[in-house]
Amino acid sequence: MALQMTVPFLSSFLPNPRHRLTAHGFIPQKRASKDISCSTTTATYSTTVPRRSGNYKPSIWDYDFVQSLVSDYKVETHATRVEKLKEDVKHLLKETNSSLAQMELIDNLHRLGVRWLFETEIKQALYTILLDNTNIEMKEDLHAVSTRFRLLRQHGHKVSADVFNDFKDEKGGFKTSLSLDIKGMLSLYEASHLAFQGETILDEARAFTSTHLMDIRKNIDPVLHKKVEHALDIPLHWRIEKLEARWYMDIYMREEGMNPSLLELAKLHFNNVQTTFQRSLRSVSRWWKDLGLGEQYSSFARDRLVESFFWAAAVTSEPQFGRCQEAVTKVIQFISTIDDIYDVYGTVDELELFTDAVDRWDLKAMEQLPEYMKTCFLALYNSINEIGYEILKEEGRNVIPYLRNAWTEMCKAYLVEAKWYSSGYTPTLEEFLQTSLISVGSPAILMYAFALLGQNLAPESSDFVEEVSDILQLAGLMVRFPDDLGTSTDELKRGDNPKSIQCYMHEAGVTEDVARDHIMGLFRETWKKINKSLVESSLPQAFINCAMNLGRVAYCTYKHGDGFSDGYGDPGSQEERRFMCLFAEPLQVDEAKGISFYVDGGSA
Ligand code: 0FV
Ligand code: MN
Ligand code: MN
Ligand code: MN
Ligand code: MN
Repeated sequence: MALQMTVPFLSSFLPNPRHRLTAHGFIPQKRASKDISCSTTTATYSTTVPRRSGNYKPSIWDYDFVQSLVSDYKVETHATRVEKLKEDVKHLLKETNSSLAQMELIDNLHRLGVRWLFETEIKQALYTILLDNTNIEMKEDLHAVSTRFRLLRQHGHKVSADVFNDFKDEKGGFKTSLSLDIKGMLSLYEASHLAFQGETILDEARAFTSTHLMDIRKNIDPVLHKKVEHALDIPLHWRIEKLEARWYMDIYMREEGMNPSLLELAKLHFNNVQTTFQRSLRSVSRWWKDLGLGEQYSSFARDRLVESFFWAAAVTSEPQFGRCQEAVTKVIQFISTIDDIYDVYGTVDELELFTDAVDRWDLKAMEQLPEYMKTCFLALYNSINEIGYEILKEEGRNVIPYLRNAWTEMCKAYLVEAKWYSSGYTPTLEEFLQTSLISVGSPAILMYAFALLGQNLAPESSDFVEEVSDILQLAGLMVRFPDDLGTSTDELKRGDNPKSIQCYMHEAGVTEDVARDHIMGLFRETWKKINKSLVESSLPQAFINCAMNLGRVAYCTYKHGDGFSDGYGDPGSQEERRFMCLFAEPLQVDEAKGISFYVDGGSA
C-alpha cells in the first residue's frame, strides 16, 4: 500500500525505539555482533574478480594550488579595528529603541555572518522582544510579526504560529491584499520554514507566499528582485551561513539605511574566518596527500578532500573551531572512500572482513584483510586514535569508543546495503531509511563534531541518550533525502542498490516524479522535527545547529538550479565558485563601490 507523505509515517520510525540505543554510534557496543557473520581468515580474493568503478573524475583541485592559499589579510593588523567596530555594533543594539529596528539589526547580524560575535547581546535583546507584546507593530505588520517569529524560534523560544491568524480573512485563507506587501510576504515565506509538524497555517503560508512572490518578482526594484529570487531558490533557514554572508554583503551595501560599521565588521570577520579556513585546509590537504589513499584508489573512488573540507566548514565555521573542521574533513573523506569500497569495488566477502576488522578495532584484525584494504583500515585506525589522543591529552575525555563505534555502525549499514545489491533485494522505504540514515554518514559526522566541540558523551541519563539519538537520526535523514535526490540516478547506472526514491516507487507503484516529490516532502517534515528540537531539546543549541548545518550543506550541495545533481562526487562551476569565494578570495575592505553580484540567479 502506498505510504502517504504524512506526519504519522515519519513519526512511525522516527525516533525508532528499536534502534535507539544501538544504531547510531552512541553507546559503545560489546564486540560480538550476531547479525554479521564473518570468517576470520584472510579472504581468498582474486585480482580477476570483476569489479565496478565509480567512474569518478579526478579532483578538480591541484594540491600545490591548495597549499598556496595564504591570504594577504593579517588578523593581528585588524584586531584593534575589529574590537572598535564590535563596540559600535553593541552600542547600536542597545540604543535602537524600536523593536522592529532592533530585530532587523539582529537579522542583519545573522545574515552577515557575525551573529556569533554578539551571542550574549542578541540573547538579551530577543528576551526583551519575547516579553514585549504591547507593541502594536508586532501584531499588525506582517514583516514585523514574521521576523519576530523566525528569530525567536531560531533562538529556541516558544512562540505560537497563531500570530499569523490575524492575517487571514473570513474564508480562512490569507488576505489577498497581503500580496501587495512584498517585504512582508518575503518575511512570511522565510518564517514558514521554521514550522513544526502539524502547523498547517505555516504550510499554507509557504504555498501562498511562494505563488505570489513568483508572480510579482519581475516587476519590482532590482535589489528586491534579487532577494526574492534568492529566497525562492533556497530559503534562508536552509542556507550555508558563510556563503549567505558573502552574498548578503553585496545586498546590504545597497540597502537604505545600511550601517557602514556593520558592513566593515562583516567583511573583516569574513576575512578573518577565511584565514582559519585556509590554515585548516592546507593542513588536512597535506594529511590526505601523505596518506596516499586518493592515489591508491584513484581507479574507483572519490578523491574529494577540498569538497569534504567545504562540508566541514559549513558544519562549524567560526575561527575557534579549526580543530573540529579538520577532524570533520577527515571523517567525510574517509566516509566517501570507504563508501566507494562498499558500493562499488569490494566483494561481499571482503566487505564482511572489513566490517569485522572495524568492529574488533585491533591491528590483528588487519591481517585478515586483502592487501588493498589494509592501508585504508590502518589509516582510519590511526586517524581516530590520533584525534582521540589529542582530546584525551588536552581535556581528559576519552572519545575513542564513540568514534570507533560510529564507524562500526556505519560499516554494518554499508554491508547490509551491499548485500541488498548483490541479492537484488528492494527494501521498503522504511526499511531502507533505517539503514541508510546511518550509511549516509551524517550521524558519524555529528558524533565527531560533538566530541570535538567538547560535549561530554558519557550517557548521564536516559533522556540524554534519547535526545542525542534523536538528533543523530534527524541528521541522518537531513542528508539522506537530498543525497538520494542528487545522486541516485547515477548510482543506479553504475550499479548500486535502490535508494529512497526507487524504494518508494517500487512500494507505492508511482512514477519517479511522484516519488521525488514524496522524498522532498519527507525532507520538509524532517526540518520540522529538527526545528522543534531547537525549541524543546535540552542539548546545547550549538549541536542542534550542527545537525541543521548538515542538512543545509547537503541540500545546497545537491540542489542545482531547478533540479538536483551530485555536487560532491561531480563538482562543477557552481561548486568551484563557492570554494573560491570562501577559501581563496579575501574581501577588499576599503573598496568604495563594493563588489557587484558575483553569482547569477542567486544560486550560491
Ligand atoms: C555520499 O556519497 C558521501 F559519501 C558524501 C557526499 C560524503 C559526504 C558525507 C555525507 C553525505 C554525509 P554517496 O551518495 O555515494 O552515498 P550513498 O550512501 O548514497 O552511497
Ligand atoms: Mn555511495
Ligand atoms: Mn553507499
Ligand atoms: Mn551500495
Ligand atoms: Mn548517494
